[in-house]
Amino acid sequence: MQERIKQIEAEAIKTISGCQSLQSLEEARIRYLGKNSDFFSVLRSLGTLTPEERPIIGALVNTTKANLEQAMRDKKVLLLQAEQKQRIEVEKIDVSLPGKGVRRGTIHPLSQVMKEAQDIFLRLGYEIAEGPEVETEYHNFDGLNIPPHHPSRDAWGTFFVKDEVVLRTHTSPVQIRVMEKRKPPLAIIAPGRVYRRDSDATHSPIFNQLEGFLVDQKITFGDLKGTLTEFLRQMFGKDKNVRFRPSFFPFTEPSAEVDVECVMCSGRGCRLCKGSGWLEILGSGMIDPNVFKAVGYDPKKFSGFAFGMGIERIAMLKYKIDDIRLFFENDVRFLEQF
Ligand code: 2U9
Repeated sequence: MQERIKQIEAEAIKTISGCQSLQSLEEARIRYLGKNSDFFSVLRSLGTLTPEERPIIGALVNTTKANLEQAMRDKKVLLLQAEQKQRIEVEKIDVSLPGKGVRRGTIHPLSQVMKEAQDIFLRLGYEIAEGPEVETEYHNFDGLNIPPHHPSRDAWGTFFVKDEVVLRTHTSPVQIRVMEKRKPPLAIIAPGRVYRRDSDATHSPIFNQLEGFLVDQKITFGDLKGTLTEFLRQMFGKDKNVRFRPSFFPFTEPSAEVDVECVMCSGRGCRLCKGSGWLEILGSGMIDPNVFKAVGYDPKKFSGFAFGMGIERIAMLKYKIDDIRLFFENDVRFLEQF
């Protein structure tokens, strides 16, 4: 029996030391120390031994069991260390590797041009005013000397929300609202989205305007010319010539359209300026006395000029973009270029 125990121990020690994984070690434990193991059947047969043999074999069984358990614990420690070493190897992070590039967005070209235009007027001392995009017909038309049923209302291609309520066709109503609340002197710009039934390569049903006005005593057409010339030079370059042409708007009298030398051909004449050498940028004029009367100002005491421009048109000319729809498609290949 002693022989048998020694043999089992030797075989078990060999198997334990050959184990390559925790799982095979557990299998070895079941095989050599489990309920169905040879070792366990030796234990069970202790009862059949003589009283002389029993303490000797019993002691041998105990030390063998202790030896095998110790061998398994030692092996387990080795296997755990090896496993951890391998895991560290596999999960190692090379912190010196270059990071994944984060794709940065860009400011939309319309926002850039809008900000640039606003900043010019802010530096000249103007303040920004905002108002609702859903407007009363009164603020969008009547208050601006465009009476009900007058044929000139057709020029704006108005979207009606309901009776007497429209999507604003310009930001002029913002300025009416400012004048209704406040007294001159006022130097205001009104940026924002406006809506007109119009859609082709150069017209969008939603577009952005920057309008503005200056109202005080003794404001003259000379103030208008000086202010808008300075604005256009800052926007398009000091070298660019500017010209004022007579025009008509219901809310200004006299009125003028303002052109800047063509950005493409510098005045020689090309396809963009249709051979004229000039590009139309702004509408402007001295505020009509009827507009002052509508907001309760005395037109004999106060005078002022007003102007308006389309931001998409300015951005198209500055960046030589030939289709307004590109601004609204949000194709990153287009937007990334600005
Ligand atoms: C008040 C009084 C007068 C604003 C003005 C224009 C001329 C003008 C157009 C430019 C291109 C509109 O975007 S566009 O189609 N604007 O020509 N706008 S004077 O006049 C005002 C505004 C408010 C109370």
